[in-house]
Amino acid sequence: GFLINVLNHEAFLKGECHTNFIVENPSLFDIAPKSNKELKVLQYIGEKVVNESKGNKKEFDVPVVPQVERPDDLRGTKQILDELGPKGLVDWIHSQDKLLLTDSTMRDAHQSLMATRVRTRDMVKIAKATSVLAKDLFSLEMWGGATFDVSYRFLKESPWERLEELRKRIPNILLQMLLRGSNGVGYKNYPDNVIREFIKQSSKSGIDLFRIFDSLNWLKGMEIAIDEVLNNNKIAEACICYTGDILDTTRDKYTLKYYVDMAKQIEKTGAHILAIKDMAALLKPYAADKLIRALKQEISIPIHLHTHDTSGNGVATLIMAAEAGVDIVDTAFNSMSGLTSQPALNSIVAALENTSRATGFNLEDMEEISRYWGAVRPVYSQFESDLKSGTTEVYKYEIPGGQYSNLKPQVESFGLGHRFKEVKEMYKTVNDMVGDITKVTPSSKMVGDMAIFMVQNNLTPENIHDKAKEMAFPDSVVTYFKGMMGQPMGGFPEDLQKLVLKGDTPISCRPGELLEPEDFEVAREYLANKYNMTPDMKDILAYILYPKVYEDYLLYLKDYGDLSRMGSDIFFHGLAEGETCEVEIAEGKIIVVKLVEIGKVDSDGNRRLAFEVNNNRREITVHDKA
Ligand code: 3PY
Ligand code: ZN
Repeated sequence: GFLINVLNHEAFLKGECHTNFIVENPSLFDIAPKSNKELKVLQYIGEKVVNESKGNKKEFDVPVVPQVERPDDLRGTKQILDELGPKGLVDWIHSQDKLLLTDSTMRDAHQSLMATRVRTRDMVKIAKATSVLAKDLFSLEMWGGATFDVSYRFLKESPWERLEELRKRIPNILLQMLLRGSNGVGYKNYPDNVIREFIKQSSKSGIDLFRIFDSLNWLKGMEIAIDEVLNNNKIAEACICYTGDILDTTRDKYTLKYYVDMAKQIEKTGAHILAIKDMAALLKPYAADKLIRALKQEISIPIHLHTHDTSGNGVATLIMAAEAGVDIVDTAFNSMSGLTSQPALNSIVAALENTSRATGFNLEDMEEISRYWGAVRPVYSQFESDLKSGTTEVYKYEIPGGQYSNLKPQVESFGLGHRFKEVKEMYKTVNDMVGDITKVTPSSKMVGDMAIFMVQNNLTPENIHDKAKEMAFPDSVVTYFKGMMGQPMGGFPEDLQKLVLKGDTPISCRPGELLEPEDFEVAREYLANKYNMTPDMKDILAYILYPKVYEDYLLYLKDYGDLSRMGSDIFFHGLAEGETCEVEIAEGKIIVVKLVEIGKVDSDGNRRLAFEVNNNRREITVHDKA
């Protein structure tokens, strides 16, 4: 304490006192970080500062959380489900005149705008206000899709914790997830027992409504998932993925009849709700009118419409669908809507006021939540695509919203950033080569990977059969042609299949029928022994779905600790010189960290960083990779 005071003394800092002895004997001072946790936090911030932000950090507004009291009798769709079961909920939906709204801000909106990077902390902060101010929402889509993978891989936090923390704070609104049928929340087929166990655990942790799709609209790919959701007494919402344009009579593959037939088959599976999943924003307003009217004639389960706003026509599509009698639509709070995200929630609320489909929301309240997200968004700007306006290009390329914000960085990682336009053109070409398929994870990833592969190797549909004879195709392409993503309508183009598989024989049954059941106990023991932990089913599932990603996450926790309580501006941008922040290093334990100085780089390429932690000077060294 005494020595630290000397060090911090104004005269000492100005070099106005005789300190040779002190200066020459730095070991007199204990300036190493006190605890392991503290050290890890400083190391994390130091790494960001030295090797990423270089001390240049923008100023971010602090998002304002609306202050609300939760009334004791707060009720919503969650209570209807819990008290009356899925069938009771369906009856309730049918009895509503208003257009019901889902908010996708915490899942698809940020998956489609900023590569899925929104952290749990930013969701948890607005959760209570959402539960009160947006109590009339039909559901919150806040889990599944790419969020599971990205949480562990990039955010270094547990998606299960996100689900459970949001559940605790939002007791009244249905929580909804996106499940990729037999691909779960991954990119490949998993054994049936993995899909079943995953659904069981997700239900236990808080999911009420499972939106299930198959990336090739192959009903068999959804069977196990639908069945297991029914077993768990949760809501099974099965999808038709929309592609093409039913108004264009020159295209005869994805016609109105195709969609109506599939809807009828879905109804027969026992699914409670039909979702029209327009992942690439291809459903034009008048097509929506035509499609919804036809479906309302032919099926009796409620219809939930999901679209994106990539073309700028999203709100119009939802309004036309509302007019045609759709039951529920997906939207996102305005500040997180538009472009590759969902159409704007607040705008829909305003558009329908004083009409027969009025939503009943208070627009002022919705604006408060939207303002919060508006202040959160700039922290994530580095993950946004440079799309500035709606584009009708999407009708041509048919790239899903969730893939769009990822494709550019993926193309750049191959050093092909300057050929992005060509890759998009090739995406369309590949779709034609494979016979025009529905493109959504993972089939969309296959098309993207193949397009990049073709551009990279200067392949064309004409020269590929000669030029690529000896080439190994990307994993996803091999998996697809092998039949491991399921069966596309109209089958596989045989020439291309032979070229890709190089003598291997494809399958035509459900991949899950061939995959050995997973032995959960083996995984449990492996994790327990290697990481000295007591894994529960959530850990085991994470490991089974994403072995490498999950193990990397465990190792990361060892190096840096649990940083999930750190503010997102610090997590992504570190600190500016002179800036102070608070970091919660454990439940309720807060340290105050100030970055005092970034030292000059020394002959070994290291920099000394001086911090103050709770007013005590601390120093660490960070290697400057520049
Ligand atoms: C996903 O599978 O993550 C999607 O968002 C598909 O549209
Ligand atoms: Zn979507």
